Amino acid sequence: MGLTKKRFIADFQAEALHLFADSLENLSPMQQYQALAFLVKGYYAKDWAQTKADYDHHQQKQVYYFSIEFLPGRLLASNLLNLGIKDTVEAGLKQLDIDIPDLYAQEGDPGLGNGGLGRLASAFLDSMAADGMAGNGNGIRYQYGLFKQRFVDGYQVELPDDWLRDPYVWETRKENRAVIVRFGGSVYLTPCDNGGLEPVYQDTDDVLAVPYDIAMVGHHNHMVNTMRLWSAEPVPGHAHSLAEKSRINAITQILYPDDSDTAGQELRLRQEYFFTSAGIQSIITHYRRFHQDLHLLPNFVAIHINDTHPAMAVLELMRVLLDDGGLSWEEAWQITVQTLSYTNHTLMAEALETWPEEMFARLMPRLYQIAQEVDHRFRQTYTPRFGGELIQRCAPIADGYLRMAYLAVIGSHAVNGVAKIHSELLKSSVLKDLYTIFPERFNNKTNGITPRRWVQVANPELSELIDSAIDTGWRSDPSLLVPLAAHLHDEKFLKALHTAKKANKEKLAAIIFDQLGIEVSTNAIFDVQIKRLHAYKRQLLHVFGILEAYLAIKNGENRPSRVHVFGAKAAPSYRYAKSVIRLINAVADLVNNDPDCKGKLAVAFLPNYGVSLGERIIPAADISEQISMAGTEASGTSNMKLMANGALTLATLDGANIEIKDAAGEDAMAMFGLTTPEVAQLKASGQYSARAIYEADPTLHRVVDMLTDGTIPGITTEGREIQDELLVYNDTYLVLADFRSYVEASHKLDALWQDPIAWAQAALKNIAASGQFSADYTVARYGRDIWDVLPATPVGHGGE
Ligand code: TH1
Repeated sequence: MGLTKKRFIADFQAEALHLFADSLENLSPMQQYQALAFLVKGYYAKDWAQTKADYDHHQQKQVYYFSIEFLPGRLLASNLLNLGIKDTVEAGLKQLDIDIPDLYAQEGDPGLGNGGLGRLASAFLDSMAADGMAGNGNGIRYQYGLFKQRFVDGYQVELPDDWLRDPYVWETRKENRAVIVRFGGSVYLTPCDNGGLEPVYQDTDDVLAVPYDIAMVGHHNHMVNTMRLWSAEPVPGHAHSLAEKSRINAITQILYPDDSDTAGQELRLRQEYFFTSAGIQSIITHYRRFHQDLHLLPNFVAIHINDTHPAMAVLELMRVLLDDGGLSWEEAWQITVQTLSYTNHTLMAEALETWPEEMFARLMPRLYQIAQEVDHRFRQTYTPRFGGELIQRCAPIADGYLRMAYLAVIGSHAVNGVAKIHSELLKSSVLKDLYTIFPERFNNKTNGITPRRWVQVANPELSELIDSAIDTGWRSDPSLLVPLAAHLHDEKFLKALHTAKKANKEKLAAIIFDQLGIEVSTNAIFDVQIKRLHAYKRQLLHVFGILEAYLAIKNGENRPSRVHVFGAKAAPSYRYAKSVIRLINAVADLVNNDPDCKGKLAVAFLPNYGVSLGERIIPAADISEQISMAGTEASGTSNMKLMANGALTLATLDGANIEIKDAAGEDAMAMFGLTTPEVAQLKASGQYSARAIYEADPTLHRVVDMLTDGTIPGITTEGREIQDELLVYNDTYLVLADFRSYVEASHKLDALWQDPIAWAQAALKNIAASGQFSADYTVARYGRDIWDVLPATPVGHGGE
């Protein structure tokens, strides 16, 4: 975009006048933000319309990414970056004497997701636009996002996230594209003209699905894609009772606050059908504007099922092809399988969705009929070859439940996990039987992140330093970071790296002081763990590491100074996770108020972790804690963001940590703990005794005792609960088993810290190797291997 500073200032002033009938300097920062955002929306509007027109004109194959969560983060800075006008606009703002960080901070984060799954979905939309692929998001416009987290007396308190209270500038309501989603009622089949059967619906609850579109601006390529979020409304003209209206509105009112641990509420099932049906209907309506023949659907449309939440797409697409399209079962099934693909994001049994047949049949009677037919044909087709036992284990319906992961595999032509190890484990554990039947469908697509947001926007200090060393090509093609490694022995560069990190630590220290009143030294190691709070992610192990250091300091030992930074929300109903939050805050109180720890050890638990807080924490991190029990974290993505910002990974061999190790080198990080096979073997042997380990390790003994002996004030019940999980319930996630090797790995990093040049070299190795984890490459691989869609914009190499 050929925008000059002068032109921008004039446009901005005109927009302010237009929107608020006042001059810029009289507006509040929020109004100034809104004026700027509207102006930017206008800057890309033409490209947005043109991109859609071009896709239609060239009949480009479209990808539809169905996800029950999205976490786009703030869009102003990233849109400016992608449009190539960020520097110009910022120069203009400076001339207008506007506080730029304060202006950006006016924008709220849409909290339409819980964690990695939602953030990955948004990264993929951003990357599809950057790659010039015709990629669309399909999801839910929740009225309330994930709760805002506060701490009161160290306890998590959840406040509603009413993110739509201020008008959300980036969305556009598309009333003309609304569709009707039918729930409940009854359905029977009746003979129709072509000799087949036709379903007749009676007494259905109809809901209007209204789409809100948000632009996904491509990086420097004039392409603008769409994220479409659906809102549930009463159908105009229908006589709804008040109770019905509120039942309808409830469908898109709230996001379920669970990450990868629970499943199974009726409203959740309604949400899933709502956005899946709306998406499928609008795709087919659009397709039919250009094509008569539904058989060609897979040539023009790819629909991706992000985890099982939209797995009903299998049944809904069948419904539309059979009932509206009049195709035979065989034809419809072939089209469905060729159109759909599925990503699994977790092996955790609790998160594998199953729905009671009764509930499913009541809410979606027609889909249930189709599911029964899928089940029947699956059994009939494969039992002769694979035997009844295997088929019973992996059929879509069994024991009164629909099993959504199995349905997704059976109804898709491709199935992938999100890191190499995870994709392997899928084949050998939860999807083993279906892998036996459909081996050719299984593949790996290691997750990725968007370095545009996590490095270019969040860390300008590092970005400029990289530019000065290897020029700016990496900004469009992060695989070009590799040559940065040539500076491994360039002391001046290594020192500059340290200085840039220090500047980011100063900024984070100011936030920590501002929010928590804790003064931290920026000479300390900033040791960061940011992710949802889950037992399997083992924040508790990190706490035990802190307590080990605390005891050492009390004992007069000299250790490099550390600041432990946490960010983590717990699901409101997850008692154990909330107890760990209380524990972290109590340990923070203990440590931060102990004069012996001053300048040596500090703990800062920043509330309300999300995309925007991540942008402040990640650039300041020295250590990235990725310490899940091996075999539990499917991939992780904060590991990639932190690596890209030069943090050293302290990790188990789990998820994408393994690929990070292969990329950066073992000497540039610290690995520890039991491996996945060791965990499996230990669990299978029945020989694990947490208590025996506790008895054998005096330091660990002391640390575990601290939970209940009053050393950490104010955690009587929580301390007892956590200690019982370890010693009475025998430590499900092997915290005690990994404690010793965790502490040793951590000491290894302490030793490295004593040599600033060696530390900077390790940081540099991480940065130089991080480019392969750009989601631009991940998405290009999905396009090549799964969707059959090629990037229109060159995307470089990125590993493979
Ligand atoms: C996460 C995984 O736990 C994480 O390892 C992975 O990096 C991320 O997805 C992206 O692939 C998951 N989030 C959810 C959320 C729900 C259900 C399952 C998962 S798995 C609601």
